[in-house]
Amino acid sequence: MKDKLQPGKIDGGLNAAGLRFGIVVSRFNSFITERLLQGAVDALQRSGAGNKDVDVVHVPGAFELPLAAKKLAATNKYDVLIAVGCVLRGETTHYDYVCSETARGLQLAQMDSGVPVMFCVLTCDTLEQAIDRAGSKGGNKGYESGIGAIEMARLSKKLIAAGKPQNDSKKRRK
Ligand code: INI
Repeated sequence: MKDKLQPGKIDGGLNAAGLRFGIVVSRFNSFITERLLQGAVDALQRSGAGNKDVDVVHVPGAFELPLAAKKLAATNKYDVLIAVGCVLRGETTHYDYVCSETARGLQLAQMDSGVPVMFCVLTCDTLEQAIDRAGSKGGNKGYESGIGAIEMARLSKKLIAAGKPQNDSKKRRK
């Protein structure tokens, strides 16, 4: 019987040392977004990131996150970005526009730049739902985004390296 196929795997590790992080945070609903930010920074620090490797930029609201992310990506200073926001449903349709344009803009920023952008934007019906996800019973989505950011930064580096020609022919897969 043939051996079971063992596919090659490319994974991002979770070591943050030496990586550069840009975090964009909205001031709107800062009671929530500052807790998400703390969670993200905690994840980066616990994983080995240093002070000089993390920059935090504030913007007025979630709607402004994509442009700031795009401009940060264009500096070529960062391996990964984290966009932190909190959109709470109100009485009008404003919420829908803010949510969809924020998500669309952040996706465009990462697809256009090639720099991974973590979507740490809570979109909740109530403040209680947001509190649950910002360091209480639903965990801290900021912390999860920090861990995800490290993985995406490492993975991106590996995928870029995988596409480069290697000098040492022995390293090539036949
Ligand atoms: N911005 C948020 O980040 N969260 C919200 O809940 C929110 N609501 O509900 O209005 C919000 N609006 C502001 C928006 O992001 C822009 O800053 C504003 O429209 C100016 O462009």
